[in-house]
Amino acid sequence: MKKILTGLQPSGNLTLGNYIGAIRQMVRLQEEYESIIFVADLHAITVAQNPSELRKNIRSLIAIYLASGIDPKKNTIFIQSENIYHANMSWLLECLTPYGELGRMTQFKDKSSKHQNFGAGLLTYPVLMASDILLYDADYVPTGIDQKQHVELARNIAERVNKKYGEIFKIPEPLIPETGAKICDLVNPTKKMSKSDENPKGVIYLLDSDDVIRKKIMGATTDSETVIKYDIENKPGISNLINIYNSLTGISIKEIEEKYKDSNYGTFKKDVADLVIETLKPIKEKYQELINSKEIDKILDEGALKTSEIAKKKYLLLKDKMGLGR
Ligand code: ATP
Ligand code: LTN
Repeated sequence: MKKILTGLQPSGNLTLGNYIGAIRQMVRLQEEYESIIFVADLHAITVAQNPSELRKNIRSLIAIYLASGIDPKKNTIFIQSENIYHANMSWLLECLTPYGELGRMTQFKDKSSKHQNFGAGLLTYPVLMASDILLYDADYVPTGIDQKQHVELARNIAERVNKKYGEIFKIPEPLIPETGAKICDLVNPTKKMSKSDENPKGVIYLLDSDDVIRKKIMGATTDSETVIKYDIENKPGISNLINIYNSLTGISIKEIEEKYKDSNYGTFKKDVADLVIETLKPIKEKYQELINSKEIDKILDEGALKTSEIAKKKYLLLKDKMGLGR
């Protein structure tokens, strides 16, 4: 069975964009692949975090994985920092990665221009991500298009190491959803809906109450026309709502336009709100059952143990080949 590995950062409360773009895909893929899923908490500290918020977000992310249908029997689930080999491997790989290659990463350029006084970890971030992937011989890395460049870097690192020290790593491939629409901010619909956004008004968090979800969707920015038509350029707001509707129902964009051809924006928004509320309801209920349960700790203890054993072997192999230690 081919192996997949993926992780999300606990850098805020998860959004509808994360659910549609990432989590739902993980739930689908668990039927077909051996799957490793983790919380990338070491990645989250590349920008400033409040420690108690971070701890809360880590547990919350695990509870959301489970509540959304990630089955602990079909997946190995763990927290990155609870497995020491990720950071250890990252150091070895950092020393084998040209500095210039990291400076060219789009996400580094983007985030380093937005944050002030950032740490060196923001630059070495993709090497830690390469370690996450290469430690487990993952065949595929399900991820959003924004992470494709980082998976390509992991491939380059693996090829370079294999050439220098012999066959150590499997060369991974990115697995990018073909249909997954980019969900945009409701207030500013030309911008991606993001969990670390400072303005929560345009962002639907998975744990928002029904009332809050309804208010946010009813207040979504739309154009001054009245036609429900998909046109990203000229009608980004209504197109974003159509994308949400299409992603959650599977009903094609054409059919949605047809269904609402005689409706006004208010009616359509109300239906989108009902749909989002209905979709998130079972997830929120399951989340409440899980968040303080011992079950989560058991899953994480097992995950840390199992992945540490696998990762240790790979780490020691490269460490040895590089001539470190005795
Ligand atoms: P941050 O604000 O911390 O950058 P984010 O919410 O933008 O976070 P990421 O952690 O970068 O999300 O992404 C996690 C996963 O969720 C990726 O696979 C990404 O493609 C997907 N994703 C994030 N936001 C959206 C979105 N608005 N629409 C579709 N997919 C998304
Ligand atoms: N950088 C990714 C999170 C991430 C990841 C990984 C994804 C860290 N390590 C390994 C896939 C494989 C993000 O920000 N979405």
